Amino acid sequence: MVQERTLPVFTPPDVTITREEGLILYEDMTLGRLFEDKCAEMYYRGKMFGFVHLYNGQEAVSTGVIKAMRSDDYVCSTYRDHVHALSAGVPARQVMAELFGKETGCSKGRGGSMHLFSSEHNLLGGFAFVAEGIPVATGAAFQSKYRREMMGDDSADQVTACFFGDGASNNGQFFECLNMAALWKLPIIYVVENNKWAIGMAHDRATSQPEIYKKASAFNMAGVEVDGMDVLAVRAVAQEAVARARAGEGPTLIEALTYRFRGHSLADPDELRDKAEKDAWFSRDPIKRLASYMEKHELASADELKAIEKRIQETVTEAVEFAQNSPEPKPEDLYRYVFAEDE
Ligand SMILES: Cc1ncc(C[n+]2csc(CCOP(=O)(O)OP(=O)(O)O)c2C)c(N)n1
Ligand SMILES: [Mg+2]
Repeated sequence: MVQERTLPVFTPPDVTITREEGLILYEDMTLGRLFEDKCAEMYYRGKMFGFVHLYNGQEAVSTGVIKAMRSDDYVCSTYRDHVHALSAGVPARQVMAELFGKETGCSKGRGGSMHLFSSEHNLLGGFAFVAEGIPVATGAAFQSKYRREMMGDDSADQVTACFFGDGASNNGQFFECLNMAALWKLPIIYVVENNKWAIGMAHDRATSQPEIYKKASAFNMAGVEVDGMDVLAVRAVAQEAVARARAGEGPTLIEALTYRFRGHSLADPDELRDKAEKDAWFSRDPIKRLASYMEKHELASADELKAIEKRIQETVTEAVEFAQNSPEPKPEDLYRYVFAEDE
């Protein structure tokens, strides 16, 4: 019999944030949500092809971690990558254009939804294979440390955040990379977004130890569990992990308990998950939660937050117009970007 892991009752962290900090988090999460809703609309209108995996519900994880980092730190994603790219600073219009397969997309229209990339924003990629990003992120963390310690480059103190799912945490790369990262004290944060499901496989049925953060202890690594629907809680644990990594004290495994509000991909009718389960998680909406926190602490009024939402909706509309009006890659450029080009 599989023992269902019950959601721990989290006490909200005792943190105070400024109005500016709160607004950054609110804007980033709102951008993530509205961008994804627009993607669903565009997908069903036939503007995007292939599989498109949305991030609705999980925004507090991307925002809480990435906004605790510096803009020159590295971010490594999965196929559910749009919102990580946005949090990392890739402009919405470049992400949307990529999803439309246009030349102006962040991967020049060659990647699509699952292969967002931006060297300018240190976004190491979206990856279609489950767990494929884990070794790539580990390599990025290794190069920071190598440049700093072996090549004497004091500016090489970048931290890498590596995002992946609960399903990915059962893959071999996870264990191999955690071992190396702990052994070499790499400046990396492994962020498991435990949304309880790997397509239609329930997490508790697929793993011998559902509490993923506990797996860190096998590698002598710091492991922490956090309420992934509370951006302030995620940010607090991320800040600690970033500081640890930056100080040369090694990696952290963060398990964020979260939930996706839509099906696995836009091709999934989402008929498998229990309605009661979905409703329980909808009530924990991370954006509504931050909004009420900000209102309660008089950091922003409901009207101000509405105005922000409106402004972001305009950014998303503009991103679609940009994507629609952008050119397709030229057929004669079929082989371009296969190999790196001289600057
Ligand atoms: C190596 C590999 N095996 C199988 C698949 C098919 N597949 C795509 S997504 C997925 C589930 C992954 O779930 P999880 O890691 O929990 O991420 P989530 O989709 O919940 O964000 C699987 C099995 C794949 N893409 N790559
Ligand atoms: Mg999952």
